[in-house]
Amino acid sequence: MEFDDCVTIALSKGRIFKETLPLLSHAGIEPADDPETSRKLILDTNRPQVKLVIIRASDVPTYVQYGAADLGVAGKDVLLEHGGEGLYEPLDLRIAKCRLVVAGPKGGRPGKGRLRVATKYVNSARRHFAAQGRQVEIIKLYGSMELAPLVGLSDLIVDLVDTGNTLKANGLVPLEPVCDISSRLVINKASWKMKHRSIKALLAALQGAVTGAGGRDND
Ligand code: PRT
Ligand code: MG
Repeated sequence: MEFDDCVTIALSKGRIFKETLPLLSHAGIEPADDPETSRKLILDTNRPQVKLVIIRASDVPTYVQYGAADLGVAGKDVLLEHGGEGLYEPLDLRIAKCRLVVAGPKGGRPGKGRLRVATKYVNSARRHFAAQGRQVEIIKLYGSMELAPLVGLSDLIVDLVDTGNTLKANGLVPLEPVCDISSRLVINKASWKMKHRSIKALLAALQGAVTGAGGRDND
């Protein structure tokens, strides 16, 4: 693939970077550095026109919205909180999969009254309980939601679950599903117009990589 334009891709370290690597590789893009060991925030790749910026997972939609990156990879959980303004979301990359759930202490629900729900996912939680017509008080946290019910801060939490080990280790159980989560490719709307040929080619290559991978897993 040849790039006519400079293209910047926003990624977060950790599972998203690791799981995006094979997809980028399928598109002929290989980072020059490993963000786990390098302190660089802008990584070159084997393609002179393609750069990667390494940022916090929850900042990816913001960088792409403002065009600081042309594309990005973000969890659906993060996109639901951001709202998706200024972004196209054309491709489910089917990576970093997990579930957003309501969880609470093992051994049943607490008593009557307005339930308190601690979460980083305020928008998703509010929408979930509103759809059920349940009045809850949402308490915004930035991490370690599992602690909140243990210390009496909340009755319930809304959090991401993969294996369930974190909930279990803290005496919590999943009570209700909220939604399935995977990471999505997001594209800045102006970049899509201005750098159409390059971004379209990259999108097609990533699409091919996902479909190839999708053929081997059975969901
Ligand atoms: O860590 P940081 O504050 O920098 O940001 P982040 O937590 O948003 O980033 P990161 O890299 O941890 O997560 C990036 C994305 O990966 C998330 O936005 C999700 O879309 C996706 N993802 C997939 C997950 C998980 N699986 C996951 N299991 N993100 C978080 N977790 C956490 C979860 O919050 C809980 O604490 O892992 C714990 C549960 O895991 P199990 O296996 O014990 O159930
Ligand atoms: Mg994390």
